[in-house]
Parts: sequence; structure tokens; C-alpha cells
Amino acid sequence: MATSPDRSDTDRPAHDATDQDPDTPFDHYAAGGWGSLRGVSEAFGESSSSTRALKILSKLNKPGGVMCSSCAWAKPAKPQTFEFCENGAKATLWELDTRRADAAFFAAHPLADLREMHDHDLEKTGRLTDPLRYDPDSDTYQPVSWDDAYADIGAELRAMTPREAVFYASGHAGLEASYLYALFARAMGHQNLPQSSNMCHETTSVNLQTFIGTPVGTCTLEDFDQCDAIFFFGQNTGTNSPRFLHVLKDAVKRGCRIVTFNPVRERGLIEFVDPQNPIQMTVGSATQISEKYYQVRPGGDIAAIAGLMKCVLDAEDAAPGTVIDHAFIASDTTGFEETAAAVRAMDWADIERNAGLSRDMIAEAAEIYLGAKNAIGIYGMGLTQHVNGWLNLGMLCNLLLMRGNIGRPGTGISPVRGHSNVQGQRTVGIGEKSSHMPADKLRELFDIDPPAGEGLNAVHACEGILDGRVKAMVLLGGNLVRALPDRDRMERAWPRLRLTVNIATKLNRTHLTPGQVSYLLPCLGRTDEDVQASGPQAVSMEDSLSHIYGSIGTASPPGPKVQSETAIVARIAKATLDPNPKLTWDDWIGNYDLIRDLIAQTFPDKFADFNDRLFEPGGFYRGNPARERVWKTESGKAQFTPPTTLSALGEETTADGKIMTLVTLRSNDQFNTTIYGFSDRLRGLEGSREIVLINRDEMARLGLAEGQKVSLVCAIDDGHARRVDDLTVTPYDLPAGCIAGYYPELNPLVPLSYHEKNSQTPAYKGTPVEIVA
Ligand SMILES: Nc1nc2c(c(=O)[nH]1)N[C@H]1C(S)=C(S)[C@@H](COP(=O)(O)OP(=O)(O)OC[C@H]3O[C@@H](n4cnc5c(=O)[nH]c(N)nc54)[C@H](O)[C@@H]3O)O[C@H]1N2
Ligand SMILES: Nc1nc2c(c(=O)[nH]1)N[C@H]1C(S)=C(S)[C@@H](COP(=O)(O)OP(=O)(O)OC[C@H]3O[C@@H](n4cnc5c(=O)[nH]c(N)nc54)[C@H](O)[C@@H]3O)O[C@H]1N2
Ligand SMILES: [Mo]
Repeated sequence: MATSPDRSDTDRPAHDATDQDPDTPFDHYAAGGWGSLRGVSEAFGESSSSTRALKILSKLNKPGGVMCSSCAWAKPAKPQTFEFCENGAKATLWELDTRRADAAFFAAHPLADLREMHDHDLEKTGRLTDPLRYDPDSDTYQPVSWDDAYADIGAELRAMTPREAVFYASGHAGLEASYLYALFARAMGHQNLPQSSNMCHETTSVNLQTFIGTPVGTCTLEDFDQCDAIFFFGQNTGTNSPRFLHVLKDAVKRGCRIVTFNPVRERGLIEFVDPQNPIQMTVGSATQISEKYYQVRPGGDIAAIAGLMKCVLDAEDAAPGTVIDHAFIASDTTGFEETAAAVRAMDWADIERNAGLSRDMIAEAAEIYLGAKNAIGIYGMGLTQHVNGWLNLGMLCNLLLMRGNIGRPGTGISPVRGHSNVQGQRTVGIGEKSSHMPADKLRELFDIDPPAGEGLNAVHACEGILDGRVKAMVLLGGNLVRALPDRDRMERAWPRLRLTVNIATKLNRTHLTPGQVSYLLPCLGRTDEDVQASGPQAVSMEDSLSHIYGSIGTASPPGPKVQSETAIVARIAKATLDPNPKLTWDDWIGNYDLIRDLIAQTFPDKFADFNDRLFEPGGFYRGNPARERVWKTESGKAQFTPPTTLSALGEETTADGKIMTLVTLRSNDQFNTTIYGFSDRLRGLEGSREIVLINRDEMARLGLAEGQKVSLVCAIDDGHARRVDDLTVTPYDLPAGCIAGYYPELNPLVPLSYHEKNSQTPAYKGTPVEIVA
């Protein structure tokens, strides 16, 4: 079992949310508030088209408007006056960019020069406008006609064995393009359909399915009106899903109690000033969000939840029949006795050491759980991106199931998803398993024999690139050489690919590592108007709470040659596949209603009457069996999971005190690999992203000085050296034994093989590293 360094900081008092460590010099504005408006207007300053932008922003996330291309949070039926946040505005303005990276720009800039630019500056060159083909002789991207591009890509793909091609999707593209992409792969004869969720919530998709029979969360917005307690594990609401803060604020006002477990004291989960509320904005009085905030050790949630469960069992022993939902456990679950026995057998000292929290702290949190008739568990990357992420989720399910907190109003488990349509892409067939797109429907609707056997997920595709089995990477969005683990190895392997096709809105690092034949194809973004043969088109997406919305772009496209994602996917498919009268790609490009009809026919239980329901305020709900207490698990019941370890970290960690657990973080000024700027306002960090955060006691113990430059070296020895140099030591309030820094800068440190056990989600939140001075 992984052990943390021996120094415990369980006496740390700062667990009341208002306690603040002086090393975390927050911007004195809470999440939201004036600081948030400043962020928006700074972004505005960079966009020279503010009236156009304002018009689009004012309709963002409202019926008939554009659904934000930033996070996947719900779009309420009764929206706020401005139903967008600082980061949604940044994403929108970033896409509405009036600068252009056109053919002339590329002719003047060999890739060797572009590689010298920062990721931030690459995207700042503006929107892509021309289909481009890489010319190795001049080391430049050169314009190509769409027809030639499609014909050549089709010929390259036809020349391969289908399984040598991989089609990645990054969670942006609408359900229409995504469905066609998933269909194209299977018609070609493979289901190598990795997606961004493979680096993200795949832990959820795989393990929640095992535990409660659904790959997604069970909550809807109504549950947040009825819950008495919300427990947050490793999700940074203020930065990554800020509109959720409105929901939390209302819940707190109603008396709902919020408890957070997170090694970092994230501002948005501490307090929030509502930018829609003139009084709060003027006098600056913030709503306190979390009543208790526990700085759990990275990977310590299994232990923390085991402690909570012990407290629940103790309360039940003290007042038998009043605490645990015995009737529900008997009728709806399996494995309770075994799980309870395993938890009872755990030692408090081990729990305290692994969690980095004292028994008193855990007991205090348990009181809040026990006092709540209805409780919700929320989580994000802090639980999923760990080797034992499966058990993180198993323990959270255990805790909730003990008191019947799944499948009743006001209760549930709620993973907060990432990209705006990441969940939806999965729902319409993007995924490596046959179960993602029903075989009978493929035969019935298209006369296609579905490919046998599983395809490749992101980690398996990388292994295929490294060993030469994979010959083509088609990327529908994304910036994989930056987002993947083991970045240096992957970046070196990428150019060995025979074919790379990048369908993108803006230039990024991945486009600078072309395969032998390489295309960069410019696509419309969500805000852009999409006109096809039958007129302007809508696209659709699914949020974290399983609601589906139509979205209509109105901005004029960045150039006359830019094509929609739907059209690009369909035209590559048409150029690749043998003619099939049932694959009417041109008709589908002309009218997306036809694609939605196919989605409804393929997935009738979720998408019946899809076109009629497209613009329902608040989206239409695609349903969730676990929410109805129908358990689509192997046993037909919800499953308790006995803990087999107290740490979510891998086993490579040693206890010599030198190895630190590295957490990679997103700043408030980025969307994944898109770096908007260098201000992590909510954490009080400004200027540089090349930093390593560590607390002062640990600095003293390791003999490090503030501002000193250090290197990080991965402590996993598998024959590959992994190192990042020139990081500035920055004191920060973190638990002992752990350090933090930014994604994607630190991605070279995470081995491809260091991932969640069941789903291969990279363990980006718990890599063992050494600091080298
Ligand atoms: N503005 C903006 N919005 C985004 C994104 C973005 O980059 N920028 N990205 C989008 C995407 S794709 C995704 S997946 C989501 C990601 O959103 P989140 O799920 O919030 O992911 P992260 O920001 O990576 O990390 C979440 C939190 O986990 C904490 N943490 C780290 N390790 C542990 C641990 O072991 N235990 C616990 N309890 N906590 C831990 C970190 O301190 C951090 O606060 O956001 C989406 N929304
Ligand atoms: N160390 C570490 N690594 C991580 C993570 C972490 O927490 N730590 N998080 C992981 C997670 S959760 C995720 S989801 C992945 C994200 O990984 P990716 O899927 O690679 O996602 P992005 O960085 O969002 O992709 C950005 C690019 O998408 C393109 N793009 C933007 N909008 C559109 C559009 O509308 N259409 C198309 N076709 N292209 C568009 C632009 O060219 C832009 O440069 O990274 C993972 N990597
Ligand atoms: Mo993600």
C-alpha cells in the first residue's frame, strides 16, 4: 500500500472555511464579484469586436442562444440575467477572435519557428481559415483545396487496415458531428474512438457503471433545491464550473450545509460574491460556500471516507435502526455486510495518516452527514485521476448508499464533467466498446457489420503510436501532445505516424508535430453561424446533469473556406468508405435534422422526438436508471465496495520522505491546454506557470528557498527518464508530502502506464516525484 511521508499534519487547525493561511494571498475579491468582471473585461480588451461579442454573450446558455463552449454545467430553464461566467466569457471571446492564422501566416512561418512560441501565443495567432497540408520541404503548412484534402485523406485511410486508424474527439463537437464520427469509424471497420473523457471521467464511466449501473451522475438541478448537505471531493467549482456557484449559493441560503475535501483551499468553494446581486457587489459581502474545508492529502479520500463511514456505523450502533437505511440496503444493494466489516476493521491511526486529517475533523464532517436527510456527493478530477480512482468512487457510493442517498429527490452522486459536450459524445456512440453503438441498429439502419472486439482508448492508442501499430491519428479538436501523459515520449513518437489530421479552430502544439502526411483543417466553432443546403443549422450537446440542448451560432464565420465539423467528418467519411446507399453523407450535411432523426432511431430510449425537443428550456432529460433505483449492474443491485487499501496513490511511492506526491492543477486562466493568460486570480498566483507549490515546513525540511529554481524528476523507474527543469519554488498552503504545479507544463512527469486501474485514466493528481535542487 502507498504510504505518505511520516510527518503528519493532523493537528492543522485550518478547517473552518474562514481560516486562511497567509501563504495563500488571495485576490481579496471572492469568486465571482468584481474580480470576475475584471477577468471578463480584460478578455474583452483583447477582442476588438465587443458589440458582436456582447450580443452573443447576453444570449449564452439561454434557449435559442449558443451553449457555452467552456464547461458542461447545466443551463437552467430560468436563466440568470447573464447566464455566463468569467471563464465562459473568456472561452467565447477566444473563439470570436478577430485575428486570423491564414494561409499567408503559415507560408511565412516554418514550423521550426512556430515551435519557439508559447502555447498561449500560438492560439493568439487567431482563427484558422484555410485547409492546409504540411510540406516537409519548406517546413510549412501550405493551402490545399478541400477536394484534394478529402481525396488524399480518404486514399490514405483506405490504404490502411482499419484498426491502424484512431479517431479522437475532444468533447467540443456537437452530437451531430459526433454521431457521424462514431458511425464513420464503425463503417470503416474499427472503434478506435478515444475521447477526452479517457483522460478525465473515464474512471466514472467505467466504475459507476459497475457500482450503480450508470456511467454518469444521477443528480438533476432540482436535487440541489432539496438537499440538506453537499459533500465536495476534488472539484474546483470556482474555476471549472463557475455557474454552479449560483446553485450552491442558493442552497446555502436555504440552510444546506457544504463540506469540502480538497488539498488546495480553492477560493470558489470558500466564498462567492454574486455578480448578479447589486448589494453583494457593492458592499462585497460574500456568501460563505463551504462550512467546513478539509485539506485532505492527495489520494487520501478513501481514508477520509472510510472515517466518515466508521462514524456512521458508530452512530448506528449507538441508536440501532435509526441511522442506516436498512430497508433500502436489503432491497436494493449487495455487499453491505462485507463492506461494513472491512471499514470497522480499519484503524483510526491509519485513516488519519493516509487522509492527513484528524479523527475529530472527520467526526465533525460526519455529524453534518448524519444530520442531513438528503445528501449529495460531488466530485471531479481529485477523485478520478488516481491509480485507485475506482475505490475513491466506490467509497463515495458506499457512503451515500448507507443512508439511501442515491435515487431519492435531493440526493445523488454527481460527477462534474469537463468539456461542454464530453458526456454527450459518449451518449451518441463515441467510445471504444461495441456497447457504445448498438450492433443491431448499425445493421438495421445502415447495413453495416459492426467491428468485433474493443477499440483503443487514449492510453491504448498511445501505446499503439509508440509501438507502431497505430498509423493515423484524426483529431476532432484537442491538443493531444500537450494533454497526454508522458508528453516528451509522445511528442517524439507523433511524427512517425503516417497520417495526422487535425480538425481545429485554433493553432496548437499538436499541429506542430505533423505526421508524414498531415492536414490542418479549419472548422466552425459553436458561436459561428452554420449555414447548409436547408438553411442555418443548430447543433446539440449534453450537460453534466444529462440534459440536452440545441445551440445556434450567429457570428459570421472566420472565413469563407471554413467548414462545419459535421461537414468535415461526413466528407472524410465519404472519401474513405465504399459507396453505401444508406450512408447519405451529403443529405446529412445539408440538414442536421436528419442526423438527429438517426440519433433518435439509434438510441430511442434517450432521444425519442429529438428534433421536437431540441429547444426545451432547461434542456430535455435523457433519463438515468439509478435515479429511479433501477440498477443496471451485474447483480441487478447497487453494489457496496469493500475497501482494500486506504490510499488512492500507486504503489511506487516510498516512505523515505524525499518522494512527494505531485498534483497537476488548472489555473483560472486556462481551458485545458488553451492558456488564456498567466493569472490564477482565485489562488493569488500571478505571472508564471513554471512553478512548484509547496508548504513552508516542507521547504524547510527539504532545504528549499522561496524563488529557487528546481527540477522535478519522476520517481517511477521504468527505464524512461522524466524530468521538468526551471521551476520556481513557491510557498503555498498545501498538506505535507505533496507539491502542486500546472497542467500541461508538468505532463512530461506522468508515465503513460501510471493510470487508474480499471479505466486507464491517467493518474495526473498523484504522481510520485523528487525535487532536485
Ligand atoms: N475554466 C475552465 N473550466 C474548465 C476546464 C478548464 O481547464 N478551465 N476544464 C474542463 C475539463 S475538461 C474538466 S475535466 C473539468 C475539470 O474540473 P475539476 O474536476 O475541478 O479538475 P481540476 O481542476 O483538475 O482539479 C480539481 C480539484 O481536485 C483537487 N485535488 C487534487 N488531488 C486531490 C485528491 O487527491 N483529493 C481531493 N479531494 N482533491 C484533489 C485539486 O486541488 C483541484 O481543486 O473542468 C472543465 N472546466
Ligand atoms: N497533467 C494533467 N493533464 C491533463 C489533465 C490534468 O488535470 N492534468 N486533464 C485532462 C483532461 S480532464 C482533459 S479533458 C484533457 C483535454 O485535452 P484535449 O482534448 O486535448 O483538449 P483541449 O486542451 O481542450 O483542446 C484544445 C484545442 O481544441 C481546439 N478546439 C477548440 N474549440 C474547438 C471546436 O469547437 N472544435 C474543434 N474541432 N476544435 C476546437 C483548439 O484547436 C484548441 O487548441 O487533458 C487532460 N490532461
Ligand atoms: Mo476533462
